[in-house]
Amino acid sequence: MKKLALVLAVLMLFVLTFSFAAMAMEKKGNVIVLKAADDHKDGYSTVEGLKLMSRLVDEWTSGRIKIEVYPGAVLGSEKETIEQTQMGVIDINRVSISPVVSVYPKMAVLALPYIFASREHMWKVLDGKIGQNMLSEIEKVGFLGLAYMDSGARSFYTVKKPILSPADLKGLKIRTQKSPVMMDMVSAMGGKPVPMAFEEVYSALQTGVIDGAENNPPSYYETSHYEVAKYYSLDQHAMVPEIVLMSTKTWNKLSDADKNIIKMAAIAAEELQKKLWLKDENIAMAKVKAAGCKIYNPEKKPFMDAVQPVYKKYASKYMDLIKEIQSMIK
Ligand code: BDP
Repeated sequence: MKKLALVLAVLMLFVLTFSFAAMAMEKKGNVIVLKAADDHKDGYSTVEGLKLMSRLVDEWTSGRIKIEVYPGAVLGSEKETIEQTQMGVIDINRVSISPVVSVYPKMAVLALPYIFASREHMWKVLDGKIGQNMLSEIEKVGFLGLAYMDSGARSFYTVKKPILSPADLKGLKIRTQKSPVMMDMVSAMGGKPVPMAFEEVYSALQTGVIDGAENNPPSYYETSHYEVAKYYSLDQHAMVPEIVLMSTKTWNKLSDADKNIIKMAAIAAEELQKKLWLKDENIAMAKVKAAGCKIYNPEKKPFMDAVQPVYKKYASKYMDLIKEIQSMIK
């Protein structure tokens, strides 16, 4: 009996693995159809980037490769879509780097609080050896990175009172992305991290399940979180880049010429997104101010001091990398 169950389990695993592999890179006749996921809504800069990528690939392959863009987390929340990209169920996936840390711990260095001194510093690192090596190194875990995107700086927003120093976070339940480094950061500052999918945050703020969350201005605005958490404190604790992932299962089935086309289109998407980002940040800030949100610019030093334990934790493994990033400030 036990043997039969074992045989059945192995068979199931085989069928599942085979069908997932078959799912990667769907073909409709001679046309290759790729699925691209994003948890932002249509119109958000990252989605616009993916849509440009889709148009360019269509044009450059004369319609031989189509990229269907699925915004609004319809293919799942970030953590799920990352797993599905590893399995090849999703071919292309634009995500924040924070949740990628769970499957590729080294990426934590790019999500560390206050690791980047400015947007220029961040892009110098991403476009340089460190950032570019990581795009290919993550292939070990089932996907490669095609390009990065901008996500500005993340800051706290809360329902009942503003966060003017880390002391104000004491005892507060703060939603974080499903990411060890983001949870460590909130704990180090004195808050209670509550990892949760992006799509669940609005109602969690509304019902009091959490006291606050943190994100960049365009996300704060797009999700309407500003309606229920009106105190926005620009402590700018983390500039977490975004990444466009491609499943290795799909990638390995493409010809070198097609790989090149997809890579070039992703780079064009990155360029467009970076331009849209600057405009969208200003629009979002103006909109939330007009809606009556209270904006604060707290002194950053106490927040920087509070996150030192996070550096200690990651320094044991990645000290050289952290030092190299820090040395690139100027
Ligand atoms: C936004 C990212 C999005 C993340 C979201 C979050 O663009 O991909 O899912 O934060 O906090 O800034 O979950």
